[in-house]
Amino acid sequence: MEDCIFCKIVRKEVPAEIVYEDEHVVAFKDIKPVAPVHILVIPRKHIPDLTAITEDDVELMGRLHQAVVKVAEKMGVAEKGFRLVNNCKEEGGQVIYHLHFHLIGGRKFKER
Ligand code: D5M
Repeated sequence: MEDCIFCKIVRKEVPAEIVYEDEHVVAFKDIKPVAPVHILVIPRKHIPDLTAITEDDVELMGRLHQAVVKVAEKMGVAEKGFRLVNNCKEEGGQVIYHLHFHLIGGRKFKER
């Protein structure tokens, strides 16, 4: 997508602190971190939000979650644990309409 900020990060047209990338996935530091580790994990493919995934994206979603684990290991939070969040659409608090997962860790989160 032409104007999508995360597509621009994927295409390296906008700077980002990329911590991991592969054929399908890019992961970079969130500019407004809420914890010592706060990484956004996104598919290279422009999917606006979680409800927009199709049958064609099933393998991609698996690869994305594999990438989450690799990033968690790389950032040193895989052993103690972390939180993985997707904000979906307006009531879910989504601001950027390119599917992304917040990998947040490095501190203890409250149980709910
Ligand atoms: O959150 C979107 C998240 O994306 C929010 O935590 C800020 C982050 N953000 C926005 N622009 C950038 C750039 N350019 N680099 C890194 N992080 C960014 P959500 O509410 O889930 O849509």
